Amino acid sequence: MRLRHTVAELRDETEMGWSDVITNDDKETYHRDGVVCLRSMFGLEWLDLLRDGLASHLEAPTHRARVWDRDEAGRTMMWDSQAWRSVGQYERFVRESPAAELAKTVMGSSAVNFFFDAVFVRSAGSQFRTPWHQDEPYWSVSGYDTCTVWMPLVPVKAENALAFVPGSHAGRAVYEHYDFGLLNPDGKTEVDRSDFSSVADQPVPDIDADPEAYGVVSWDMEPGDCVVFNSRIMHGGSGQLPRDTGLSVFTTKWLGDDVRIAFRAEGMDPDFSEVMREHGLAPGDRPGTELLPRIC
Ligand SMILES: O=C(O)CCC(=O)C(=O)O
Repeated sequence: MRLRHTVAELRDETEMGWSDVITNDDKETYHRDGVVCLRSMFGLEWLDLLRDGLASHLEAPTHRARVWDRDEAGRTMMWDSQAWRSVGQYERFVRESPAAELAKTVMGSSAVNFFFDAVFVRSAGSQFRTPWHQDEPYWSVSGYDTCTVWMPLVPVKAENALAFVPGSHAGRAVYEHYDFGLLNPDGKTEVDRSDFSSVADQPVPDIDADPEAYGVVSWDMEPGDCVVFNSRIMHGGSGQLPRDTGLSVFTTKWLGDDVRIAFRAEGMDPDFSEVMREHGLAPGDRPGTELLPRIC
């Protein structure tokens, strides 16, 4: 059963601050495990806005959009990123929804800048599973205070939702990076391929062989719930959907206090260095400009 009000709406109607909505336990969980699941954070206003945005986005994807998987039955898994610059509904969500305050409060940062959005859209029954990976070691920024707000726009069961290895963000381990450029059944040209082997200091363990041993966590989630996860955590495993069930996920990536621009010689995933340069951003800079706007 859904709450009549989302937590965020209650906060708007009362004197509650974000520190009442996000408890100390939530913050401790985030810093200890690298991930926290927060319930009923986004009301229908925001969900409808994102669903509407996704519908127009899918009509006109960006040049980065890619089908990651297309099986013999025609079922697909599609990814696109940094669409907020052309999809007005996404831009409004980024600037006005509770997402920025959530990210700032959970990270304990004094301010947050927006990094980028990414969507992960699976058609009903898609069996594609997202490979286990980390984000931040391969991004065009570096810093511990980097996180994603992962929001399913439809209900999702724990066994199909994004999963995490708690604590894997904390030890500074950098695992070999899956080459997402390989996910290109349509043979799209200009897909970034990079050899990241010199960045990693260890191979990806076989987490699926014994998820319990790794303490893998994921949650049954409803639209309005989100997980906030640190960008260094090992995550993956989402997918393998039942025949009649699709999964559309909207994510936003946020940058907090210790983050700096970092152009990595080995390559980046996704590589935003060119557009960052166009906006006058250089390695070592703090995030800023209209590309990486400060939201709160
Ligand atoms: O939802 C998914 O399958 C992948 C999400 C992900 O890897 C991310 O947001 O970094």
